[in-house]
Amino acid sequence: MERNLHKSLQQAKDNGEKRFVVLIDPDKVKLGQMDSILDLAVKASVDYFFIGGSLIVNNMLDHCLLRIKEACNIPMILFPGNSFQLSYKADAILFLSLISGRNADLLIGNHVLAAPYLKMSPLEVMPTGYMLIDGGVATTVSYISNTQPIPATKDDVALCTALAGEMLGLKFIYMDAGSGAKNPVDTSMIDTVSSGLKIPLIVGGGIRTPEQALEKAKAGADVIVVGNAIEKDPNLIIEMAEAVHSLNPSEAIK
Ligand code: 1GP
Repeated sequence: MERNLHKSLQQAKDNGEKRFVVLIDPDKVKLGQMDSILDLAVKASVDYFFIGGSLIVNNMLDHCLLRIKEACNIPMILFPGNSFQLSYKADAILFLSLISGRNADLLIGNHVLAAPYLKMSPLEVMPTGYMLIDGGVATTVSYISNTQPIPATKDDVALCTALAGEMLGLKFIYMDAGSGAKNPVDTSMIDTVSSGLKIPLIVGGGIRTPEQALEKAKAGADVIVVGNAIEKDPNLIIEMAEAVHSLNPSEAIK
């Protein structure tokens, strides 16, 4: 199936539609859990899967992608923690530039190394400005990337960083408090950043309840990403997706 995820996400943003993403870390998801997650994701009309983790130590990436493809049509987008996490079996890849940090390898270096592989691959490349926001605990990403997150209350720094990313031609901004963050990205920061951006704003990290998902989407996040909470209780998928989708203009007509 021919897909253009960038076009559909930009159109969704332009129409005020919100999207809900389930993050699957192939390393952490238990095999027995996968079927119920997939079943619930289909029932809840989850929009996308992000697949990835900071460290993938088991060789489960391809297996995980094949399992999803067998079960449903939900697009699979790689969310790579490093340049080894690549697979042709996915539909697309977030081509992440860590714009909140000043580590040249994660701003451009790894991209140079991955570019020839991606050029040959059937994957849709989704250029994304990745912004780590302080979520109240030290994160694996911060440690591995050797970068500091943007302080949680510095809305102006976050806005200027996101704007610079948009001006550089990046197609998405992803504000992430990090997996399992104590505090998700604050609604005030989401509001400030989203009001300045034309490109879709993805928000994740530490979102644990449908109320929080709704609050972040209302504040201006176009795409809500949840991983940890769903690993702990897959049933949350239904309520979380419902909360996010409840803001869609198409839902109001029903
Ligand atoms: C992490 O934004 C994602 O990169 C999701 O975070 O696992 O805390 O939901 P959680």
